[in-house]
Amino acid sequence: MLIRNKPIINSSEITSESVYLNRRNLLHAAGLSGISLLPNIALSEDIPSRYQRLENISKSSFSTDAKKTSFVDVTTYNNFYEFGTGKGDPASNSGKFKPQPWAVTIDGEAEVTGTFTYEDILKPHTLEERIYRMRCVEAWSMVVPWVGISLGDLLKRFQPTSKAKYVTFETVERPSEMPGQKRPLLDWPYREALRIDEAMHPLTILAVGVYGVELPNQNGAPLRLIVPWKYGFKGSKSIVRISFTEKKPYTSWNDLAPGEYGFYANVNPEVDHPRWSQARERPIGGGFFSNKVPTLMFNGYADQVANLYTGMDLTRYY
Ligand SMILES: Nc1nc2c(c(=O)[nH]1)N[C@H]1C(S)=C(S)[C@@H](COP(=O)(O)O)O[C@H]1N2
Ligand SMILES: [Mo]
Repeated sequence: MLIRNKPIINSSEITSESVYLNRRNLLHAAGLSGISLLPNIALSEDIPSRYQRLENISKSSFSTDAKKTSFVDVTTYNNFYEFGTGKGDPASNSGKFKPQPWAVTIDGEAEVTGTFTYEDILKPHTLEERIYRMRCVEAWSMVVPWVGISLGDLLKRFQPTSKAKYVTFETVERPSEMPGQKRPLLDWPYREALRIDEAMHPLTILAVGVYGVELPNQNGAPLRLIVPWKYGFKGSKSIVRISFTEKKPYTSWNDLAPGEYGFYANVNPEVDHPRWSQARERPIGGGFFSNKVPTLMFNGYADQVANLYTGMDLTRYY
């Protein structure tokens, strides 16, 4: 019981950004890096043909026009502890993972519940490209062209009841395909949750692709959550269950280390992580010596989302 509630995580396993980049540079200098340091020029032609192209994608007015992080960086610099804690582990260790066929169970406070296939989930929706700024709690950032559907439009189909105050997104538990789940790094399965109004916000999407192709396993195939004004850890990957609840649910990082990771996890340059500053961030792809840039309140999405938190003390509800 104790072990399940308080998984053993060694803070040294959470590789800091500078340690990772140093190691990557050293490996590269020694010619040993599995990670390509190609210039930032990922055009669609650079995307390996093994990735399935997605059709009929419309553009979104919510997209940023900031320079995109390359496909190579988006798919080789990842956090997905189910495949290991290193940034390269998800790309290296997810080859056995099978994202098809797939089904998602909807339960809790909703009129329509049950298990739906990936195809059922997507069928009535239009795929959109949403180029979003992404900010990890570890003080690095990316600009990623996700392909997805409006999460609010999907959730409305299940008719949440008036008791549905929170929505939880649970990742699949499959230790035979996910080697990281053989260790108690987190209290598996990975779970993150949003308040219902955050889940319904038009910026929140369920992503199925990136750069016009189906999500690679390391990015959370076949379905993952994207909430661009929150730190990346809110974005559960490889989702198999969506639960509507009245009470605030268990969420993996907040319950593991409440002093370090808040339930809200809104990007906020004024509220530091206890072990590092959140005022600046390192855009991935610029190399180790590239300049950090200032982090923006709500990751630059304040005009759209600040009103969700009116009257809340954001240093308390971090
Ligand atoms: N299931 C699961 N989802 C997860 C994580 C994880 O370890 N397991 N890591 C989170 C963190 S910390 C980040 S920053 C983003 C990274 O998404 P990306 O690798 O597609 O950039 O995924 C989030 N979703
Ligand atoms: Mo993260």
